[in-house]
Amino acid sequence: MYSPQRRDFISVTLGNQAGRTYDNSKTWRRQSCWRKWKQLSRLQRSLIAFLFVFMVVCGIAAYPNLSERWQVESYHNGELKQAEPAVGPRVAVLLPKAPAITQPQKPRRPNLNKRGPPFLQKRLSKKENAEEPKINKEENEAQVIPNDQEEEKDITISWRGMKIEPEQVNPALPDTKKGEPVPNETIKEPEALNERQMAVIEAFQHAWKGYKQYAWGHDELKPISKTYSEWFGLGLTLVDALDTMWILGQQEEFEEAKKWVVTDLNLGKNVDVNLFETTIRILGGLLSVYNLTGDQVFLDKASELGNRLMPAFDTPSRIPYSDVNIGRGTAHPPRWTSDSTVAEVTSIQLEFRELSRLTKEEKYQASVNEVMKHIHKLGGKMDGLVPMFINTNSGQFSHLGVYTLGARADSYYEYLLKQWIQGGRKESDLLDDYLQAIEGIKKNLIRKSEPRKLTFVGELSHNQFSPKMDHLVCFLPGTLALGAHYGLNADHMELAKELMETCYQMYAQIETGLSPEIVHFNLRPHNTKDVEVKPADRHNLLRPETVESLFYMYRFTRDKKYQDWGWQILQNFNKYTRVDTGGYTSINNVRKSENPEPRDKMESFFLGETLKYLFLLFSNDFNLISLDKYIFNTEAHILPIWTT
Ligand code: DMJ
Repeated sequence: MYSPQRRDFISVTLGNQAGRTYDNSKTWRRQSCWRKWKQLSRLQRSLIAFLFVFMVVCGIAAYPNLSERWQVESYHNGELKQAEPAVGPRVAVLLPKAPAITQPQKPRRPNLNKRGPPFLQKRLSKKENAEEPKINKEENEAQVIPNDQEEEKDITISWRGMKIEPEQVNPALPDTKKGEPVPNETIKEPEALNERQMAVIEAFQHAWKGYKQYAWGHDELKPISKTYSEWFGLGLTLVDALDTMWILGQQEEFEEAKKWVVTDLNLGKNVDVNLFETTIRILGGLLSVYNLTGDQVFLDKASELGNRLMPAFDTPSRIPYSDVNIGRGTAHPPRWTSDSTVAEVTSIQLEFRELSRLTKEEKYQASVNEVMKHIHKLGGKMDGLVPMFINTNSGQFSHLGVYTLGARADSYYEYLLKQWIQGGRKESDLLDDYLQAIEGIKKNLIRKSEPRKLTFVGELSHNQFSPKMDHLVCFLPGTLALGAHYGLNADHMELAKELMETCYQMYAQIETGLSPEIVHFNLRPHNTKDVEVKPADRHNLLRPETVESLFYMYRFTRDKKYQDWGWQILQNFNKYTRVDTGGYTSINNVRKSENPEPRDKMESFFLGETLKYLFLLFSNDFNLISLDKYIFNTEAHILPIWTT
């Protein structure tokens, strides 16, 4: 240990100015220091020089890391250096004034230097460059290698010929420690947002402005009457929009909404909720935002909700009831029937399975897997197509003979494929059912319209074909493309492209440029119009399915026409459904451009799905929510593909 008397130690302090008055003269200080320095031995000088250089190097190395880490952690803790956001309708102060319908106002440009939500993307190694179209000379020779071949099992050939190997995964066993999210995305420099993405952010801010001002904490905004509607009383729009806010970089709004979830989202209230809607919107929304942020509060809420929904499965057949009272813990079918809807009981699986993986509680996954196993074996399908209803007592399909890809059956098909992907492409029953169903669709439901030969999906009722197609069916091009991306038959991608064109035409051929809820395709050669709309079907609810499929198609083909189509749709939403005082409204008549008759309701999926898919469609960052790492539930909530 150095003694304080030692000269070489004192000399380093440069502070001993005995006999001199400090006059702040730089000359004096320079001379004094220099004299001291000269008095030191060579060894002492070398030592001091070394120490000095060492400290400077350490300082330079440590500074950027510390400052970056501070910035990131401070966001994750919700402690950004900004004014504490108010919970409640303070939006008028926070948001820009609504622009006129035809001239969308520029949104507040997010601070691109700030490390924020949309930019939390995992840096992919070159090898795993996500969503590169998988091109190979053997294009069109796609096939699925049977699962039972030991060596090559689960290797599939993509729609463009490339071999795809599944991730290592055991779908029966969730692989995450309790409470641990999938490893958070590593941080990279944000991609600059383009004008179209900015327009989506502006649309979101406008929608959110209305919701905050007139419907805060309620289910849906009624933007014309400036009030709200309640369905379950669970803040449906707010929860549905959480991950969209995160992806769009709306940090302030996100923090404010999170506070509401923490303090005001009451999952114990005495209210009947629909199992399916609550699962896809709220459970899915909470799991998604937990996955994106790693914030435990969201998983805790998801876990509580999952538990409260479980009584739905307490039926004679284990096919869940449609309704649950989440406060009382009781469940029941609708008053007029003991049937449940097939799409509803088969489109809760992604969420319950993920909840099991995260909490390590088997019961959620076991319950929904049992439903799928039961339906896999059930008679009453036609070429893989399912009826629309299933009885909760007998477990049998009811109302046999009607087959549709629209309401009440749609997401059954979507979730077959997505569960297979979620579980690492091991669960062959799901894949078999999906492939069989697509063949059934091609054989029984696909036709071409006149005169433009648009490929569409009709319906079958007791062997009678109807050229009726719900807008809801427009999820199908995206799902087919996703399957093709994961190595399924090449012709799925061709069908996806044709159906995508049709769904676009359902917008383009209509006066407002917005699709009606249902169209009828013309099959008569002499007729001049492909698309007909019945008076009762002329409404538009701001639905997402077409822009959802456009997003998948653009990701997998990189054909910019899909972005252009989405851009037209966004502009038409702005032109015909935007309400000056905040929010967007569903409309009654898409054929009446002079007055589309606002319905006075903004569905929660407009924020949860439509705007999110538009934002992702316009992004040229193919790793932004990579489709090689995530699947979207049927409400556009983001769930990880399981890996080990
Ligand atoms: C959403 O709630 C979901 O996408 C669901 O699968 C179908 N209906 C709406 C959107 O149209």
